[in-house]
Amino acid sequence: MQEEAILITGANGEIGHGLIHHLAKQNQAVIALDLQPLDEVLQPLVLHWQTGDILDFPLLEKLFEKYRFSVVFHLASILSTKAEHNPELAHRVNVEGTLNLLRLSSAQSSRNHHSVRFIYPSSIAVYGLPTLAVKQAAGKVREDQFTQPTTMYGINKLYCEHLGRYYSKHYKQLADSANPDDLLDFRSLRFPGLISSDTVPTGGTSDYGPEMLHAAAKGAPYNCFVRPDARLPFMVMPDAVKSLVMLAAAPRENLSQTVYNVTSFSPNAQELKDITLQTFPEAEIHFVPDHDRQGIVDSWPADIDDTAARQDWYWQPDYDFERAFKDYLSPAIRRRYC
Ligand code: AKB
Repeated sequence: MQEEAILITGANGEIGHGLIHHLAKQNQAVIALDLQPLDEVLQPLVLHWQTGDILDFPLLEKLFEKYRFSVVFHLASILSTKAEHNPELAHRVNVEGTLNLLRLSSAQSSRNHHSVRFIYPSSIAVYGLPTLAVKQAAGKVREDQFTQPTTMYGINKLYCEHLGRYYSKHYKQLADSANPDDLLDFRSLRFPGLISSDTVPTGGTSDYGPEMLHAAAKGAPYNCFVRPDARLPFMVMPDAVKSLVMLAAAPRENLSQTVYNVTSFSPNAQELKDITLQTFPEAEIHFVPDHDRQGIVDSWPADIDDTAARQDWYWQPDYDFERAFKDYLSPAIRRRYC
């Protein structure tokens, strides 16, 4: 008899930390997979942790033989800046790794006649606005607009959204069996830049937000790699975890689409600096724009429209810009470094 559990890939990453803490509070049995041994803080919170690569198909097969996964949170990926330094590796990890997990989740769904819920964090990187003028005029971008990404990471994410839709709605569409419970249940969120009080991301292009804040808390000078007017949507980690858990729990019949934007606030880099200085007035923050990374930020929307998530599964962030800093980031980061 297989034990029922929740699988989290990329468990050591930023979202993994927040999600594992949340699921542990609900006494959920979590299997954590990561390239590196699971962070010691997280180890007591999971049923089992496994060091391994999502490209190692036999290893994944063993996990799917041993456990019956009700939900898979597939968080592992190579982020946008790192992916531009090795696009082929990014493609392997981001696409082939996802395909491995979709195949196994799909096979398990069909074996058990019970859909595995496959939760896939996608990103604002799937958008590609052609010019800064178009970005400034675009307002809140909907899921179906401007999906012409310029980065390998964005292309990988967009393609995997489609792969997930295929596996959940059209897999082997010419075969006889048509039981929807035999197909996996794929659901995806497009995240904005994320900011956590506990961890600093690596390899992303929205990293200037969290980097600026953590550097200020540590008393280290920070050179921000985008212009003061660069604007992106952001969200704090508790809201990111909330959205993942809400989407995973939503009744299937409520979902009118497979991919949903979610967001909280959209500051420019100067506004991020100003609010950081309110908590850390001594912080040394300079703007030293990097032409190429700025170009990526300019191709991502200044804001996204999350009306569908609000309507279909009642998504609402707990933190707006002011509250995110006042009630979550500033106190938690102070406790961490000061
Ligand atoms: C990145 O910058 O690559 C990520 C993202 C926006 O998905 N944080």
